[in-house]
Amino acid sequence: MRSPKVAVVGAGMSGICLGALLLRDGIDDFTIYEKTDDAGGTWRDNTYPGIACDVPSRFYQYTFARNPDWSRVMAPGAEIHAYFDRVSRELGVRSHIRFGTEVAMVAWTGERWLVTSSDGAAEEYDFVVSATGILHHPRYPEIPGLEDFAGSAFHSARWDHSVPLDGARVALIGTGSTGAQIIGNLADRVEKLTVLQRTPHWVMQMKNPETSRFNAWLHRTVPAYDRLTYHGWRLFIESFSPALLHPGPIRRFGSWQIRRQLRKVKDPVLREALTPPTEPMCRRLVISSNFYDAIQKPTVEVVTASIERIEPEGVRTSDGVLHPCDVLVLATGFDAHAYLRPIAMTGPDGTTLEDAWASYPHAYRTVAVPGFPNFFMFMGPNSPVGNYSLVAIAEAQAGYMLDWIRRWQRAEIDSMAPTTQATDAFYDEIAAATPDTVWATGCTSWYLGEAGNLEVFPWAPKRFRALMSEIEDEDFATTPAAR
Ligand code: N01
Repeated sequence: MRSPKVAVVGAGMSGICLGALLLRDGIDDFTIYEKTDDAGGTWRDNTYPGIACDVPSRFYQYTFARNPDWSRVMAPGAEIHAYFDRVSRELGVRSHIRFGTEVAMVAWTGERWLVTSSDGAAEEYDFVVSATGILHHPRYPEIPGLEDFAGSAFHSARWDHSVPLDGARVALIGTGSTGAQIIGNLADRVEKLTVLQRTPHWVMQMKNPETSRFNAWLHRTVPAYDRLTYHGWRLFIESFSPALLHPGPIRRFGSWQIRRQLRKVKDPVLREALTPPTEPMCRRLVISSNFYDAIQKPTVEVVTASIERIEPEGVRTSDGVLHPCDVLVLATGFDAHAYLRPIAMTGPDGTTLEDAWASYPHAYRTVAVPGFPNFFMFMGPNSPVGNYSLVAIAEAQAGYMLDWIRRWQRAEIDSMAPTTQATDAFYDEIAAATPDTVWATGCTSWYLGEAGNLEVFPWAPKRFRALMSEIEDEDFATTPAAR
């Protein structure tokens, strides 16, 4: 058996997942490049008040490293970060992470990938895997005067914990999943919370109860019960897929349930202001344990007038009103279309990934790109996202990558890449499935690419698992093993 050398870019949930599964397969010649000094990806970056996962934690965890001790149905962010950190240590992944090392260039040498980090160090690998996450480049709004603000201003993913919030006047721009959680946390703490809402989002308010010690004990001591709850939550979440994928009674019922939530808002003027103009679920559904309760607190003001500029004292809106504040929070989202960019990647014939993706980012079955051999992506274009567990998706993608790496180990191949024809055929199928999906009902969101193309998976999770479970040999160009 040959020993493959693997480079993984990013030590978040996906990179740790692959590291653990490589080790389980006895492959230990791998390096995980991590540009910061800590693992955990999105759960390291996002520490804003109120952060919690909006996917039940029993299903938002690795199947090979279950945690019996989740404190709530949807655990707080710090607990999730601690979980990934603990798994990386306990399963031996952490010693493979090269912290503080940003990958700058990846180039095919003719046989292998040369990975160059920003400090100039270069090393060759048989496989390169991008595990850079989807939501890691904060998107800052282009609002005139932002730099003139006299108080503290920061993005939600770069929270400045040195800034006192209790009793402060806070202005919040952005009311997506992040903004809703911040509102839920700050409404009771601050003197005034001014919520600058450009477009209302549909919100599903759900209880997020604490879990009991007995429940943790049961999960620890009865593995079958632990597996049952994992798959129970999986099936529960998957039962919503038809509403996303096809018009019809299930979507209408889901839509009705979500619209009904607005009844929680007593003031008709506020209710009107919080009613989105688009179909429920077209943009990501915001799940919150207390959004509608918090937004009606006397400390909270929802401002729908557009932002004209930021002034030293606060936010000036188009109706001429100045909204004074001490702290300005930008919950304005992320560039979800960057994928592994700005890493400069060059394939065998000199084609760069930028060239290959000139029309829009695309990938064979979400994980591989034609013309880029022995290269895989986690959460690549058209990976299932939405309100599904990205951990489950990462495990399925890791399994697919490992199938190929094992073939290389057995000297069945030296290199593999999907064909353009197979990738085009996959996109023809996506194009055919798109019009039925709720994401095509006329809204803008990060689920759509810059060219208006769908960047999420237009089928049910079951189909995704099927696509990841087997290699279709005829879809790949391979070179036989020479060494
Ligand atoms: O970002 P978003 P997010 N002026 O892009 C507004 C995941 N997530 O960080 O709607 C004024 O959804 C923008 O307005 P509009 C989850 O996948 C998961 O909230 O475009 N407003 C919008 O309201 C989610 O989908 C968890 O008109 C401006 C907001 O900013 C993804 O992260 C928790 C503006 C951005 O909303 C992103 O969510 C949190 C401007 N110039 C997040 N620019 C979990 O629980 C932007 N906006 C797992």
